[in-house]
Amino acid sequence: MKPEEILSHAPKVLSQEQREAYFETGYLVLENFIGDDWLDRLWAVTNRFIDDSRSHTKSGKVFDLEPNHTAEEPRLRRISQPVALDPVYEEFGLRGPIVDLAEDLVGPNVKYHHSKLNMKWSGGGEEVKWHQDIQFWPHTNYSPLTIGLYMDDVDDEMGPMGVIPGSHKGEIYDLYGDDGNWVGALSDEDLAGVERDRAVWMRGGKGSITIHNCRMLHGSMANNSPRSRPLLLHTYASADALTFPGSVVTGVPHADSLIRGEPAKWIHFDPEPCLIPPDWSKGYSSIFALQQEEAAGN
Ligand SMILES: O=C(O)CCC(=O)C(=O)O
Repeated sequence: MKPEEILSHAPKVLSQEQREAYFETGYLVLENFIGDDWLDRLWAVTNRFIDDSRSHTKSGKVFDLEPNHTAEEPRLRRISQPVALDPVYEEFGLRGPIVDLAEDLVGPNVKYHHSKLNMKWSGGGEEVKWHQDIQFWPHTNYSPLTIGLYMDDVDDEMGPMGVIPGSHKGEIYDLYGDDGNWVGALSDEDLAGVERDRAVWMRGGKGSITIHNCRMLHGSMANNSPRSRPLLLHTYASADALTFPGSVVTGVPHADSLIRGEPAKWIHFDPEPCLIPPDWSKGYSSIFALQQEEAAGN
């Protein structure tokens, strides 16, 4: 669906001005959008998972662990695919209030693609280098977007996510290195041409929401504060955006499923070509591990 068509449907929660701003700049920040009821439920399950991580010594399908993670001092980078892990995460990601936001920005027919909880642990939680998301999981159009929930107050010290307004209308960058291996971040040469002084750092109080389009240039600095920075991220797309083979992690419940409206009858193609990622069915770790050159995908 084209933005004009999406905008012609009555919004559920956003103002028309906010929707237009999203299409123009590629991002939105909504202060304190999610209330304490949801936050308490999400924290109860998250604390349980953090506790479970103590018995893990290596990153795996669920936990992406920093190299110095221990049972006594857990250090999580990410909980992968939370929607598939627990009914509370599932309800939030597939039927919760953020799905109304997705509907306002991708149209009435909404697909869920994937989810992750980036913890960015206190005292050194790793940076996420500048990148765009769509090259990790190409679709036939550029409707996909990611909605993030700050589960705690996030200030400048904690590595909030930064975006370059309007960059979703610009170049789609090559995320492979000179040696042909997937790096998952812009090269130094490409980065030198990016106006990083225009970056907007999306800080916000507990319960605030970040939204960025799949072509948005974004990244975040290390978290050197004594507080962790839990950002719960969900990606949604218009039902008429079909995924490229291999761009959905296989065997994950609910991945790439219709959660609102009707299945698409026509595929919508956007004209700009998209970079093809490696075949993730052969192995996928996370953007953190990848950018820190630990292993094989976002
Ligand atoms: O957690 C962050 O700050 C950024 C996350 C991100 O860009 C990603 O996971 O693709």
